[in-house]
Amino acid sequence: MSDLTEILILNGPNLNMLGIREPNIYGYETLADIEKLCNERASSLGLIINFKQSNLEGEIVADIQNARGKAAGIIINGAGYTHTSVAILDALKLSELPVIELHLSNIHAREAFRHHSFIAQAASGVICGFGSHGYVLAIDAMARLIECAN
Ligand code: CA2
Repeated sequence: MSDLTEILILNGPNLNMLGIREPNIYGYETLADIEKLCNERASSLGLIINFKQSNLEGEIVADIQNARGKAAGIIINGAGYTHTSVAILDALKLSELPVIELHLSNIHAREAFRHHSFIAQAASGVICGFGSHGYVLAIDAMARLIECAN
């Protein structure tokens, strides 16, 4: 296991609206509910979660840069930036940390513009389509990745 036990979980634009709009696609849980789920799973594995949401691309890039030397890995739901942001891809590659890409919905069963992800190029794996449970799956997968890296 890495000396570092913190996992950075980044949530991109509009995910602060979860539970308020489009429950048919994204479910009824709020981002605060999901943060609680993550904390519960992480503590059962001896890990600590730094859970963040931002609507600003530059802020997400800064959070990724700041994770170097502090976090053992990054789980990211880039939301709309997944499909557009070379800057986030570059920051993830520069971090040299294990990365897991995550989506609530199955992006491959949706509009064609959601089928391409820039973030995927920096990710060890991608989890999508399992709603909030995907966050739990991602934490389990990250725990395994960190263990294997040491
Ligand atoms: O399925 C996911 O987790 C997404 O990352 C969500 C993004 C979407 O652009 C990606 O293609 C897939 C959208 C986040 C918007 O969040 C909302 C929350 C509540 C109501 C409406 C949108």
